[in-house]
Amino acid sequence: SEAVIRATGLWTPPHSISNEELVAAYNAYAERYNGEHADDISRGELEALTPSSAEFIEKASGIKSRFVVEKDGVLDITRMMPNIPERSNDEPAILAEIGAHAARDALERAGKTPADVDGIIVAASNMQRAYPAVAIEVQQLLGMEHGFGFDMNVACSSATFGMQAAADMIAAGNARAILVVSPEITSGHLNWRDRDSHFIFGDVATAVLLERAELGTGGWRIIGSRLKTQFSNNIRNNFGFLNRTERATGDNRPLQNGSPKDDRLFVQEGRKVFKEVVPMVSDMIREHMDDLGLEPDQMRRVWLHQANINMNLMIAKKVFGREAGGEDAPTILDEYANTSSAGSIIAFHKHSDDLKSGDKGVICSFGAGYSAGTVFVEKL
Ligand code: CO8
Repeated sequence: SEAVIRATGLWTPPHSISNEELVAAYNAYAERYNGEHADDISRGELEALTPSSAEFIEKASGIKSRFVVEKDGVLDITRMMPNIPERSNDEPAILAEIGAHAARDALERAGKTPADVDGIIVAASNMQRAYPAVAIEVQQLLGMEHGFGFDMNVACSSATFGMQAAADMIAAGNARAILVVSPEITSGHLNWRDRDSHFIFGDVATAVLLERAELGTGGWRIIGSRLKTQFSNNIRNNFGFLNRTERATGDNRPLQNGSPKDDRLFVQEGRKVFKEVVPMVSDMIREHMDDLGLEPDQMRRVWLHQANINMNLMIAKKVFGREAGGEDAPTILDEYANTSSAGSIIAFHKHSDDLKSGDKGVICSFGAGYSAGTVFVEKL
C-alpha cells in the first residue's frame, strides 16, 4: 500500500555566522598567510591569497549567514574548523544526537511515537564513522527496541533518494513507517581556508516521516518520485578510508593538510556546476511534470535544493514558464546557506503549512554525483 509524508522535523544549531564575521576571519587569515609566505610569494613560487568579500558572497549565492554546531573554532584563524570534542563510545555521537532531535520533532508534529516507526534511514553527505551505522544509534536514542536502521549517502540528494527508498519499503510491506533523517555537519568537511567555497555551507538536521497511508491522517501524498545520477568530477571530496594507504612510506604529511586547495575536503568547479546542473534539473522536473500530466499552472510551489539563489530562480522560471520566485520557490539559503541534502527539506518544512488540500508541488534535490531527485507531492 501507498506511503505518504506524514510530517517533517528540523533541528537548527544554536550558533550563526554572518558573512561579515566570516569574511573578517578569512581576510585576517589571508593576511597572515601572505605575511608568512612573503618570500615565496615575491619570488613567484606561491600565489598570494586575495581577500574575500561579503558583497560578493551575497550577490553570487544569496547567502547572508549560516548556522554551525560550533562557531569559535571556525572563526579562529589558527584553527579554521569547528571545535567538536571527541566523545567516548558510551556517549551519543553528535551526528546521531542532532539527527534524533530532528526525528523527535517530526514524530511530535505527526502525533506519533517511536513505537509507530519500523525503520530509520540516515541519509546525508558525511557519516561520522565507518560503523556501526549512525542510523542504528539514532534508533537506539529514540528508544526503539524493534525495526532496523541503515546509512546512505548520495551527497546533496541523500534525502530525496532516502525518501524513495523509504516509500518503496513501506509499499512493499517491510515497514509501517520510516524516518529519513539528514544530519548535515558540513562545517566539518568545508575548507574554511578556501576563498571560493568558505561561505557556501551550514549545519542542520532534518527528518521526514513516511507512513503507510491508512495508518493516519494528514500530510502529503507522493504523486511520483524519480531519481537521476550522472558522473561528474566537478564537485568532489577525496576523503576516504583508503587515504592512509595511498601514500608512499615516509610521507608523513597530515592526511588533511588544511591548505586552501585540500582535495580531502570539499572542492568544486562552481561555474561548471551551475551551467550543467540548471538544465539537467529543469529538464528533469519538466519531463516528470509532463508524465504526471501536470501543467505549470497546476504547480503551487517548488521546494528546491538550496545551493544558489540565482540557480533556483532560473530553475523556477523554467518550471513555471514565467518569472518565478518568492512564494513559488521559497528560499532558506539566506539564513541557512547550503545544508546539502537537508536544504529542500528545510524549505518544505518552513514553507508548506499555508498550502491547501489538493495543492501540488515538487521537492527537488541536486548536487554532487551529479545526483538529482524529484518528489512530487499533493497536500492531503
Ligand atoms: N570573495 C570575493 N570574490 C570572490 C570570492 C570571494 N569569496 N570567491 C570568488 N571570487 C571571485 C573570483 O575570484 C572571480 O574573480 P575573477 O572574475 O576576477 O576571476 C569572481 O569572484 C567570480 O568567481 P566565480 O565565477 O567562481 O563566481 P560565481 O559567480 O560562479 O559564484 C558560486 C560562485 C557561488 C560557487 C557559484 O558558482 C555556485 O553557487 N555554483 C553552484 C554550486 C553548487 O550548486 N554546488 C553544489 C555543491 S553542494 C553539494 O553537492 C554537496 C556536497 C557535499 C557537502 C559537503 C559539505 C562540505
